[in-house]
Amino acid sequence: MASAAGVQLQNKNHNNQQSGSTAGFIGFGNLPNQIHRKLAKRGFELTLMVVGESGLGKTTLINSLFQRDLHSQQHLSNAAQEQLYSSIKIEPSTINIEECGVKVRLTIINTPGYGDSINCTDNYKSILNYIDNQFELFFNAESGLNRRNISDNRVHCLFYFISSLARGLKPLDIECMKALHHKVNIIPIIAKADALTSDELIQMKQNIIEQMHGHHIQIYQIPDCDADEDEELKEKNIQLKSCLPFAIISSTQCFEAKGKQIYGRIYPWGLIDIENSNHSDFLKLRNMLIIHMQDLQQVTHEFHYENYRLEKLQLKKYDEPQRKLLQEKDNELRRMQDLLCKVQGQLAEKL
Ligand SMILES: Nc1nc2c(ncn2[C@@H]2O[C@H](COP(=O)(O)OP(=O)(O)O)[C@@H](O)[C@H]2O)c(=O)[nH]1
Ligand SMILES: [Mg+2]
Repeated sequence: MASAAGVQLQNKNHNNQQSGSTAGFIGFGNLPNQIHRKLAKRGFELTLMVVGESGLGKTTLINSLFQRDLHSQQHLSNAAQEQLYSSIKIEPSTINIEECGVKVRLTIINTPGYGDSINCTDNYKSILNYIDNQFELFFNAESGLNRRNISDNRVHCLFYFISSLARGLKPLDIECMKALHHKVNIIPIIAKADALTSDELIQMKQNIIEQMHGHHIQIYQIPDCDADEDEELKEKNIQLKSCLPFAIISSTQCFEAKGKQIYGRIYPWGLIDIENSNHSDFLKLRNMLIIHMQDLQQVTHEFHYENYRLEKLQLKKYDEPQRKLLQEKDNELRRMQDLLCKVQGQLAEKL
């Protein structure tokens, strides 16, 4: 932590930036080689939802993670994605990031109004509806004949913000996570961790883990790295896994201290650099998202969406042998659709 003396606020607040134009380097270009190669080829679509009570720092975190001012980003025009619910808004915005040849189309879905009304039960129902609607749109697109250019707007990851004042999960947090954990990859976040001492933070992380265990809440399981990844990445990954839930201090204000530019928060006793891992898991959270972007998408497709699809096809009501048979038929249909799609592509190339 730097002392407050000699610290100067730079005129480089994200809120002063023009929409997406002068944003800084995020790190997608620093992807581990294997992941970089895969992503660079085809680009990447990631949808991230942020949920938590007003004032917990959702907008600040997103703006500092991606070095953009989301308020000035264009909202998606797709009417299906701009549903307004009675007490909570579902607000998607999309940013295109390109770093070192890696293209990422990132959609952030903010949920202002969550937890603000007296009866909040409907809040997570709106979120649930939204997630299901995206599954449905994908399901319909996938079942159609033209499967070549399906846009994937399914929610791949959900940051759930927990207030540091509560010292654990509140009943609404538990209810909401229980309703969503089979639908989406939940990453729990302790908001405004600067309100806690180191001991309080350790205790709070433990309380949350115990509560999640007790209520059988399954959050996103950060996977191990491939065996052939380099040792530095493996070590980084072990640290990521051990620090859940991520304790976050974030800021979009840039200060100059000791000749360095630092995004941080200033207090009477000094300056906290949000990228300093001794104070905040901010960098770990960003690394997690970058390193495991592909896994988040894969788990969404193979686990959460597959659950939705099986329910939709009502396969769950059949017994095991019947289900197997139906699933085989369904797989065959998918293979034929893929083949058709391939032939369509080849024809289009020839024409
Ligand atoms: N102390 C502290 N304040 C924060 C932090 N993150 C955001 N804030 C402040 O909290 C207030 C609400 O933040 P905002 O991002 O608008 O919250 P949202 O309503 O969840 O989107 C703003 O004044 C932020 O500057 C943090 O990590 N620590
Ligand atoms: Mg906000």
